[in-house]
This record gives sequence, C-alpha cells and structure tokens, in this order.
Amino acid sequence: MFAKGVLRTLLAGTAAIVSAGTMAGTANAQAPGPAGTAAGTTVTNTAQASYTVNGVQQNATSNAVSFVVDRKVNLTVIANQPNNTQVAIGQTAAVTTFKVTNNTNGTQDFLLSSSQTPIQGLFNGDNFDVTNIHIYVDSNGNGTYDAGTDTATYINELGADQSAVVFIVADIPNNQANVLAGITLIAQVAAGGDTAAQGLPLAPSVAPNDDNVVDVVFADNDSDGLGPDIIYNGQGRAALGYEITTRNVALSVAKSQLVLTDPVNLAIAPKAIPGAVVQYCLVVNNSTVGTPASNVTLTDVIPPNTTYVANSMSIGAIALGGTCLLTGILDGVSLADDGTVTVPLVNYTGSFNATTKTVNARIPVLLGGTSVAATFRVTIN
Ligand SMILES: [Ca+2]
Ligand SMILES: [Ca+2]
Ligand SMILES: [Ca+2]
Ligand SMILES: [Ca+2]
Repeated sequence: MFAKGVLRTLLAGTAAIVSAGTMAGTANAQAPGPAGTAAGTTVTNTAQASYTVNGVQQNATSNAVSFVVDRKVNLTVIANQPNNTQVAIGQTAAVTTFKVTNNTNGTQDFLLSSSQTPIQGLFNGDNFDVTNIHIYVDSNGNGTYDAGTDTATYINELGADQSAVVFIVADIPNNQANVLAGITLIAQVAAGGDTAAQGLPLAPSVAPNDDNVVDVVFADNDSDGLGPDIIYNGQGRAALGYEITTRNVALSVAKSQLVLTDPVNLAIAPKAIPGAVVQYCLVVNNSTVGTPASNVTLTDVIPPNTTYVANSMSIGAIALGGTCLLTGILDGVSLADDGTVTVPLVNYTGSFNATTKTVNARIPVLLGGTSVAATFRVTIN
C-alpha cells in the first residue's frame, strides 16, 4: 500500500505542474496521458488586436477568459487471469483476480462489490454459488492475494491512467454436485481527494456547465460482453468463475474378524484357542455416489501372537454391513502372497510381506457408492 501511495503522490505532483504550465499559457506543457488533460486544469485565453493609426503600430489586448477542465469519468474492469480459478470441494479463501483501470482525467476512489451468477445449470454452466465472499485490493502491489496484508476493501486515490488489482476471495461449498460458480466484480467510481477516506459515489452533473466548477461527466461503457452494455453509469464489471476440478470422496474402512476353525471343534462352533484360524475382513466403502476413488491401498500388519496363513488373502468378497460373507465363492478371488495374481477386469492385487508382516491390497478404482472387501487369515500361536 505504501509503495502505491508514493507512486500516486508523485503522479499527482506531476499533474499539478502540468496544470501550472497550462495556466501560465506555456506552449510546450507536458502532454497528458490517454485520459486527457487533468480535471481542474485552468485553460485561459486572451486575444490581441494590432492595428495602425497614421502609420503608428498600436495593440489592444482582450480580456482573459478561462474555464476549468471538467471530469470525464471512465474506467475499465477486466479479469486479470486467463482462466477460471480451479478449486477443490470445500476449499476456503479461493481467489479470483481482476484489474481496475482509472481512465478518468483525475484521481478517484472506486467502490467494489460483487454479484454471483444465478444458478442456471446447463444453460450457462453455473450450478452453484460460493459463500463467505470478500473483496480486497492488492495493497502491496505484488499481484497475488496476501491474507492479512491485502485488506483494503475499496480502491483509494487511484490516479489517472493507473490500475489496481482486486481479488474476490470466497469459500467453496462441500457438495459433490458442484461444478462452476460465476462471479462478477463491480467497480463504482467515487470521489477522490480525501486520501484517507472512501469517497462518496460520483454522480454526473446535471446543471449547465459552470466554467469555474469541475463538472462530472460519465463516459464509461460497460463492455463486459455479458448482456446489453449499460453505458454512463460509472460502473465497470468483469466476470470469472470458480471451477471445481478436485473432488473428495467419503471413504471409510471397516474391519471385522471371525474364528473359522479350531483344532478341537474344527468348524463346529470354533473357539479362539491356540491353533485356531481367524479370518480378518476389511471392507472399504466409497459412499460418494458419482465420484470414484483411485489407487485405494489397504494395509494391515498382522497382530502379535498370530501367524499369517500363506496365500490366504482374497479380494472382492461380497460385503454386507461392513462384514464379509464367508461362504464358498463369496470369499472373493484368492491372491498369491507375491502379488502375482490380479483379479480380472478390476485389476485388484494383493501381497504379503513376511518381513514387515504386512498385508497389502490395492484397488485401482473404487466406484462411488460401492464397497470392496479383502480378507486374510491367521492362526493363533
Ligand atoms: Ca452461481
Ligand atoms: Ca498482494
Ligand atoms: Ca479517498
Ligand atoms: Ca465546468
């Protein structure tokens, strides 16, 4: 903020020099910028008449007439990034960046507001609204949003032909159906001159021209390309979008166990005695319908006082309520401990590392709204 303040002060000083030169009638005054001669500059003119009387040169000078240059208000607002901002579901403080340029022949403030694109689904692509919207000026002039530093909520004392970067900062709702939210920045011209305060909105002068008063004329053209352009309202606008490209899924893992056999009772009401075989069941569930989870990996270190049963891993077992159904073919496809077996079509794989005593199952794609179960067995030492 300080850097820009210094810059604007210097420019204001330059404008004052131009003004003094013009008032003095200096022919080679510094040329104004694209916004034109600074508002408030006094333009004075006098006329001379020369004549002779009886061969003697005579001169007459007219009275001086002068007027002050009026304020021609104009501005442009553009998106200051090439594409929509890509965001994740549930992201906070997502930023879109705009640039406001003061094309007025004088310094002024700009009030900032925003409007959300109405949700119209397929019609315009917008299907959600962002929340917790804030608008901040790039106070330290580095072009990126710095939370806690870029805190100004209006543009203060922007000189003629100068620009300011403005950020819209908003939160993204946590909804899987969201795709695109349009947002528009609106800049409204306001009076400058009080460097420490937010100026009041400017209004065009309606009274006839007063040569001694800086009248206000709106010359803006809201050319955002969105709908009919509204001209001469002292506003400029530009639109950008928040586009969701990263989605989270609600992934959960449930684990259960079942004693299958013991050395005494065999499979009839087996107990967890040494030598008994226990089957563990891992059910991974993606409850987010419509959004697959990729590269799901399950790991399980077998518990102390047990021994892994070689090649006992299976994957794709039918799960019900977080528990595997353990009857025959419902156990799923048996995997080799060395990871060499892949379940056809779905490409599930699994392995057992005897050194780390870790069971590992990999599911390349877990579709939304589906579960996959993996089982393995141990014996009680
Ligand atoms: Ca919207
Ligand atoms: Ca910044
Ligand atoms: Ca101000
Ligand atoms: Ca005037």
